[in-house]
Amino acid sequence: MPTSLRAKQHPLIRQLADRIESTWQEHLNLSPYQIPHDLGYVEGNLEGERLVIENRCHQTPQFRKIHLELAQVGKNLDILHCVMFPHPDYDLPIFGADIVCGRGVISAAIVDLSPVDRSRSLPTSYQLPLFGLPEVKFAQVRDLPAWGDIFSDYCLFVRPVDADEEAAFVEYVLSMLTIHCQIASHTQPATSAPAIATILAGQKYYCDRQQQNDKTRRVLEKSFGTEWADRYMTTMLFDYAAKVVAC
Ligand code: BLA
Repeated sequence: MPTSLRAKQHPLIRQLADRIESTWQEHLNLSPYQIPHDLGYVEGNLEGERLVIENRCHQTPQFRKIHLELAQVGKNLDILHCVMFPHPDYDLPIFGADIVCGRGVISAAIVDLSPVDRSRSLPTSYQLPLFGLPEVKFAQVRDLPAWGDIFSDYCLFVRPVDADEEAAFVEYVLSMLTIHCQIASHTQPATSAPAIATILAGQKYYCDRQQQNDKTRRVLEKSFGTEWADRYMTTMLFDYAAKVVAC
């Protein structure tokens, strides 16, 4: 990814993007992921608002796709979006993070490890390390939208009010991400067809819910139109493996 966009973004976004990538490099065995040819770097400008998007994706033995997206709308809106989709035979939660910064002020900072099993609880291997994370207090905790039933009890959704809270958010994201990479690296794949079907259904539910985020959709529609926005949301941001190839 050219460093140009990152260098122009809010320092919190820049810092988190750099640290997410170094955590991936430290803990995971990354290999290239083929981004659809026209979606790696995109620029749109429909209603006079120039939207620039830079995508970087990898895959690993445990993850079908790990995705870091940086976007900038005009001079006023900076976005970081990150999702790690496990292969459908790995019973792992979905790590996701989003930061939205308008006119230099962070309005939304969210991170979660979202469960994909039917009981909507995280695997037991995650419970203890997550429970052990230091509790951090944020002055402005935000309510989740109606589609947010995918998120776990450990989801943090805040509007950081100062530099200390911004730093605390980054530390929480990186602790969660490190726990996730460590557990994922030692997880064996499921082999039974029903277990894999359950994981797949959970991942599809997650993507269906995220696709209902009208705030993301509207930003994309304004610069690229409804059709393109829909394609982008379903193939780049929240795509899921349609079926598992039998082995
Ligand atoms: C909110 N996401 C938003 C908002 C915008 C975007 C403009 C509103 C900000 C606010 O309410 O303060 C826009 N986010 C984008 C765009 C992209 C993006 C354009 O990622 C990509 C091009 N969203 C995610 C992920 C999560 C997520 C992975 O992509 C969580 C893990 C959550 N974003 C999320 C939530 C909201 C949000 C929960 C608040 C939605 C609401 O309050 O209705």
